Amino acid sequence: MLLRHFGKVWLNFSGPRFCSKSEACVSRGIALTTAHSGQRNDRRKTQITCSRGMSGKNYNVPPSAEFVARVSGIATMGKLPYRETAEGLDAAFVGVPIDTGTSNRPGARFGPRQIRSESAMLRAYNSGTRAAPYESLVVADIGDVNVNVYDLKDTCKRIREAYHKILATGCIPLTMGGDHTIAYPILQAVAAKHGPVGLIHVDAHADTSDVVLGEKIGHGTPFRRCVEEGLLDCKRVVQIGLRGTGYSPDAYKWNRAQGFRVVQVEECWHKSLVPLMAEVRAQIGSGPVYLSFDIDALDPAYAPGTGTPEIAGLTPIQGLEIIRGCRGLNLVGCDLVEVSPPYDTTGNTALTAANLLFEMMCVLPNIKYY
Ligand SMILES: [Mn+2]
Repeated sequence: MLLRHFGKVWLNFSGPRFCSKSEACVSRGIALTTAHSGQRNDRRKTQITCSRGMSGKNYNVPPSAEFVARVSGIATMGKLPYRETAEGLDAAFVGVPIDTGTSNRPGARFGPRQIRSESAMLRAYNSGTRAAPYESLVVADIGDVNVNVYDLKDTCKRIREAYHKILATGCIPLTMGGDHTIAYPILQAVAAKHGPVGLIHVDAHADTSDVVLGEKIGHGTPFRRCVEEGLLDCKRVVQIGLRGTGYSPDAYKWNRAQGFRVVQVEECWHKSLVPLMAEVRAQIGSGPVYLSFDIDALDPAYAPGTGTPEIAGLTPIQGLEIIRGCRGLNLVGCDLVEVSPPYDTTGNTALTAANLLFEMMCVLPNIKYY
């Protein structure tokens, strides 16, 4: 395998004690791409990521844990290189560390950091689907949106402007939340580029409240705002996993009236979601679609680290079936939101989130499968 080969190259050119500059790498068609002083310093080499020339592109390939310790280096998503901007990238992981839109337990502002930390477990290939994202797309971690933790409306403006810039480069954003408020300004930017988009929304909650405590902006209202502003192609919207107590006996009436397909969690219990996703693909068709995955869609037994948990949720397997079922769709952006690390001392919620984000990358357009 190329990566195993790459790993050996890495070991060869790094040597057991130091990282000498790129001769061996270059001689095998591998270029060093991150800041590299050539200093003979053991610690530096763990922060260097090589990329490999192929089809005229230099793909970013994270260092394999076969050769570089997982726990070493600066914590980027998937141990990918950090980049200042999305320029030249096909896809980018970006964090939006806010929780000022939460209605109950806070803490999602720490989500991106812990997802990055736990993502050190990720490897380069998807063993289940045989996807090879790092042989397909140029991907990097472009850091976090510079949010204003004192002002949610200003934060929304900052997010919208940041995503306008990301999308203008042609890069597909893979977002790490942050609470679900962020989907609203992200979709404003997405719709500005693509027009009204389809939406696959996986969540315990519909997030279509109109006003909460007199406020229009919060993590319970983003998709109501999106509908009002015409950002969604409502016939191509599906909400999956909705559950919990409601403010009225027919909590999802408004959603269905917009044309959304609402799949309440009871329809998912004890079932594979592979057949559902075949129907979803038919509903969504070939137009642009955005995937928004709230970690609270999963049962809190699996993902307790979240702000508004609801019992009897989806399993991680069903989460994978949903994401893998998005293969072939024209995904123009994805997010994974509402990871609140303080409510899960094990880190497993963030670990689950990291894996789900990796799976999202694996179903983007133009991914190579072995
Ligand atoms: Mn949500």
